Amino acid sequence: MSRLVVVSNRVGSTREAASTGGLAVALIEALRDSGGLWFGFSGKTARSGTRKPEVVAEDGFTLATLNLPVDEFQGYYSGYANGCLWPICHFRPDLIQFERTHFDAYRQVNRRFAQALAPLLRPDDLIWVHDYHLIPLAHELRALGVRQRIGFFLHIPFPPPDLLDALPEHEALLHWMLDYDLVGFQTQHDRLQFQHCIAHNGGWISDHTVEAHGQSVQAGAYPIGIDARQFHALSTSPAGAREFRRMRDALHGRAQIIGVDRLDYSKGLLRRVHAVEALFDRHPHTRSRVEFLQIAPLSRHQLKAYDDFRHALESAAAQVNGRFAQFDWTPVRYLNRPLPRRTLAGLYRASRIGLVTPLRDGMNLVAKEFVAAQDPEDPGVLVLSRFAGAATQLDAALLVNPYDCGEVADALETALSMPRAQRRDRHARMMSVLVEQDAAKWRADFLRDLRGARATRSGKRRAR
Ligand code: GDG
Repeated sequence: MSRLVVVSNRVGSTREAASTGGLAVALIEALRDSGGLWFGFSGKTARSGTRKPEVVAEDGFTLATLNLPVDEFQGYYSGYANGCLWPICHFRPDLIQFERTHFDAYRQVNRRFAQALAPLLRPDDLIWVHDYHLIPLAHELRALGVRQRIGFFLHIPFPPPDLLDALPEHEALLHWMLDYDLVGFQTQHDRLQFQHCIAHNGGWISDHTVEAHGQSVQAGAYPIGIDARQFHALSTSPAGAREFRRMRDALHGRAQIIGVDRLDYSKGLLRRVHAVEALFDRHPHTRSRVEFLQIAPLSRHQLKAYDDFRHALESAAAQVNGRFAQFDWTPVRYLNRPLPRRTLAGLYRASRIGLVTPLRDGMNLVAKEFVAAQDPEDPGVLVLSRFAGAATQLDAALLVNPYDCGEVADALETALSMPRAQRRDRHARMMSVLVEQDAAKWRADFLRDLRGARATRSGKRRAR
């Protein structure tokens, strides 16, 4: 069995995985199965960085982490990855802050990663690179003579050609993706956008293979899942049940709408607050009967776009409270602190509606966690944006256009008055999708295709 090598911007430890859950859990299981290696940034910056990674044994696998020079890290992470790639992939070219030095730092950090990782590799390793921070990594590894199979998974949406064109380096980015053996996307739509971009830039596409500059790569869709049964168990565990009761007691019989998102402009939080306001305007009988709780831990707050967004959101929430609150009713409650995972599970379960309205999202795991945490006998309703990857799987949710606050408000009212039988039916349909297409399947499907992708690559490589 090949050893699995996972590479991502940040690495996850077993301890962190228990509190944050999600992706780290899915990957750690696979790493343990093969005695694998997880490589990434240590989270520490130093004036000149380190060339050699720190290698430590975790529980059943190995962690290797690299310190980065502070300027390079800022250019790579805040400047290019989150200041250019993230807004382009989330349809916000207006927010791009392009600087040539950021792109140079992005390349340089990927080169550093490759130089530190290459000596740790074994001939039969299977290398799985994650996300937009590391698009050039295979290219840099290949330049050092690495011939092992390398796969790439993009967790965020892939933009259409006209948007990608706005990045001055779009050709280089596409070119680098061809150095992988397999590139994976959250949805078929994202895979097609990638193929359109390749064709738009003079390449060839056929079925699941794309070709350009004499190189070819396979492309597939692998919707990321959660461990739905485990998350459900967390919501009914003693800790989850305690938080559930605390929440229900605090609600005094009112119905709760819950939102849980990193504070990010792509998550549609501002329009979501306006949609809740529209609910109280269009359906006055819901006033005093419904509360909206938004949990929004701060993220990337060193970037101006995030700071501006936070202020706009705070003012919108205050405005709704100013208009509607009564001395014994606060319509919008808003928290910037992250909560423990077990608390989230209990809060989801105590809520009547999960409101997940990103303007663009690769998948959105919160939508899946909300469904998994529900009581199947008396479940809450998921109101979900059509523009989240999760909408392709969870079509039994109430799907909405998050730009249309009136439509979202009406969906909230429909959810509040939905008969129990219909709620149960919708929940059962979504839960069976979550159990069938879980994190283990995502991982297994991707790794199966990566193993099989080798023949295509080696053939091409011989021909070069
Ligand atoms: C990217 C893509 C794709 C949130 N607040 C707290 C907390 N969370 C957890 C949630 C969930 C995770 O963070 C967020 O995952 P999402 O999928 O919703 O969004 P991104 O962070 O943008 O993730 C996305 C994902 O990658 C995976 O491929 O689905 O499209 O953008 O698990 O529960 N966790 C805790 N406390 C919080 O306050 N413990």
